[in-house]
Amino acid sequence: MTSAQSTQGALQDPPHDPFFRAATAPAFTHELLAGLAAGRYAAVRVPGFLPRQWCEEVLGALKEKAFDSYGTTRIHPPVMRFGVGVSDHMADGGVADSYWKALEGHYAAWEGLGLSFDPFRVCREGLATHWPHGVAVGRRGGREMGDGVAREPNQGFRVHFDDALREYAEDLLDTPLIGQFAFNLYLSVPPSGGETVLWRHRWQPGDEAYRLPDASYGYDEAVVRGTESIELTPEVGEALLIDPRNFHAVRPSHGDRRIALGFAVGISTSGRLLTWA
Ligand SMILES: O=C(O)CCC(=O)C(=O)O
Ligand SMILES: [Fe+2]
Repeated sequence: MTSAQSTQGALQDPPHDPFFRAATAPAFTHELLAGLAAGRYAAVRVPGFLPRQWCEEVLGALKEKAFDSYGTTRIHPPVMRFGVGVSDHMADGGVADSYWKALEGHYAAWEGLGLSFDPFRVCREGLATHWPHGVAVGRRGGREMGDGVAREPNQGFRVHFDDALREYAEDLLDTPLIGQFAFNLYLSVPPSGGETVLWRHRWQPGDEAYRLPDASYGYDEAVVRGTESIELTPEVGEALLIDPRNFHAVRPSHGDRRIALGFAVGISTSGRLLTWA
């Protein structure tokens, strides 16, 4: 066999990690959450997690409101959001006082939607239905963190990873975390684009050479070149839970808005799931 042929063979039949896969299930079972934390899965998808009528209620109310954009020096291309996320209020490896002030406006804004239910509570509790240690919104210095945001990355999210251990100098929450997830519930998806891509790659120091100068949260896609990946096309009502320490991205949307409810999830040392945004 020539080297060209063997290269072609490798392309046709790339090596695959059987643990790098997305599980699709009717619910977030104990086994799936434990498996995602342990590295047995890369993602867990639950289609129809939120009934369509409930999605429509939240989406209809959100569509009446103006979204803000994340700090555009940090997040580029811009991502629109409704609600407050801690990533816009990081200071000196910790959380700026502005976050707690902004949260007051956040709760007023969500109250102002006049919804018949609390969508973040429903998502939190649905996520933890089969988790024996329960769930709560995380606390920092005794104060409750934000419960979630609606995010609209119509132009996509660049290749990035999320890891509170690396983003904050000390524990973000009062109870230390031994595992982390990112939760998304899709309310509106575009007819094309908007895919979530996950790569079987965790940050390593050399990756900093690929960090984009105009977007401190993002990396050049070359950082994951040649790495096994999974592409997921979200559906309305679907909940997606990923291990956000794997590099991931969202592709640009075409034809409609891509709006998801999202929050971060940690497994705390007590076993309880703790959420924050
Ligand atoms: O919108 C998505 O599908 C993923 C967004 C993301 O980067 C995250 O949840 O950490
Ligand atoms: Fe992310």
